[in-house]
Amino acid sequence: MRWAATAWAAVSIAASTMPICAAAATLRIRVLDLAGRPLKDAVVYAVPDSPVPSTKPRTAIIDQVHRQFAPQVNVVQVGTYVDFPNSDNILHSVYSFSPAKTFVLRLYAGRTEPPIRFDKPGIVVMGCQIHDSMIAWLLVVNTPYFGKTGADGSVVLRHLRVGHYRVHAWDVGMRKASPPHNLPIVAGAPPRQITFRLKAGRMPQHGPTMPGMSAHHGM
Ligand SMILES: [Cu+2]
Repeated sequence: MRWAATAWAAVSIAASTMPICAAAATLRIRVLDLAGRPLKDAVVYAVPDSPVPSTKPRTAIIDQVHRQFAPQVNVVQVGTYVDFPNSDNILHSVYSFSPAKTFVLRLYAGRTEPPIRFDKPGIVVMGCQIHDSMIAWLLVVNTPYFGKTGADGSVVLRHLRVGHYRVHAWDVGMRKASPPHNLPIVAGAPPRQITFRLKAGRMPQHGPTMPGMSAHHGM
């Protein structure tokens, strides 16, 4: 397991002082780089062993503002629809060659395209046909328990039901999420805290490219 040696470690830490709730638990997760610095906008998600009753599909928004996707890092549950408005007064497109979702929205202004449903888990990397510097990531995860870290590298997942969870973390530039930190949540247990240490991903300078093609001509 290469990650374990070079890029990843998870440490279970003592319970915090937050109130105990038997029906639903709170999980505080910190994501640090290997030097111990907090990683902002890292994605964490907790996958329960027993499926969570499905809810009505949700819609998320990835906008295009000042020639950048906003937000650049995103996470949704499998089955979520994502709307891609364009708030700039120039044309943009959106494309992905990622196996989890391959699609193209050809050049458009405003909001002309219907939302896209993301129906498979995985990492989707998106670009714009005419602006090489535009890039966005979408993690599609098999759980309603997910979040993104703030500037302090922390995120809190709430209302986890009793059960066993596999908790993962991911940062931009990682080809896949970390191996799981296995975590039982038992009735009446105090909130837990987990720390991930990731090899910080390097922010790519341009959108995804189809193998053998440039970003401009890969459409
Ligand atoms: Cu663009």
